[in-house]
Amino acid sequence: MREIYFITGNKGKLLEAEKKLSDLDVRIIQKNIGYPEIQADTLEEVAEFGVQYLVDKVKDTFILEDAGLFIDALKGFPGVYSAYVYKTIGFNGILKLMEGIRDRGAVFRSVYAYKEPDSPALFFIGECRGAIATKNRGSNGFGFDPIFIPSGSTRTFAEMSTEEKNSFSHRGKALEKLYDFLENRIKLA
Ligand code: ITT
Repeated sequence: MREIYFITGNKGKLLEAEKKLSDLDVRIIQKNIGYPEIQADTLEEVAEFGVQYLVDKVKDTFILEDAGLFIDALKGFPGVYSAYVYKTIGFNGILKLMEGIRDRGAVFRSVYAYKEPDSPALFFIGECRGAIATKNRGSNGFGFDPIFIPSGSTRTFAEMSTEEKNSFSHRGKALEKLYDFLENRIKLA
C-alpha cells in the first residue's frame, strides 16, 4: 500500500481526505509539522510556497491543502486570510460583518498540492458556491461550516455528514481530481 503524508494540523480536513480516498490502495498519514502560510493573493501561491518549504524536510510523497472562504459582499474577504480570521473573530465575527447585508453569496475554494520526490508538484483545485447563513446551524465539520450553505442544499455544511459535505464541497471536488490522478498513478506503477 502506498503511503502519502498529509501535512496538516486540521483533523477535519484529514477525515474528509481519508473518506474520499478510502477505496484506493493508499494510506493517508497525518504529519502536523506546519509550514508558513505566506501573505499572497491566491491560495495557489500559498500552497506552492508550502511545497517549496517542505520539499527538503519531507522525503516521502506528501500532500497539503490550502482553503479559503471568499464572500462576494466583502470583496472576497476573508479569502487567503481565512485561517487568521477564523482564529481571531471566528464564524460569529463573519456573521456580525454580514449583518444587514442582503447579498449572501460566497465561494469556498480548495487547492491541493501533491508532491512526489523528484517530480514537480501537481495542483488540484475545487470550488463550491453557496451562501452565508444568517445564523450558525449544526455541529459537524469544522471552521466556517456552521455558516455556509452550499448551492443545491438548504442545510449548512455543519448539518451534513462528512460524505454529504464531500459531495458538495470545494474539498470534495479537489479530492475527486486527486482521486482520479492517484487511481491512474497506481495502475501505472
Ligand atoms: P492546515 O494545517 O491544513 O493549513 P488550516 O485549518 O490552517 O489547516 P487553511 O489555512 O487551509 O487550514 O484554512 C483556512 C481556514 O478556512 C481555516 O480556519 C479553516 O477552518 C477554514 N476552512 C477551510 N476549509 C473549510 C471547510 O471545508 N469548511 C469550513 N471551514 C473551512
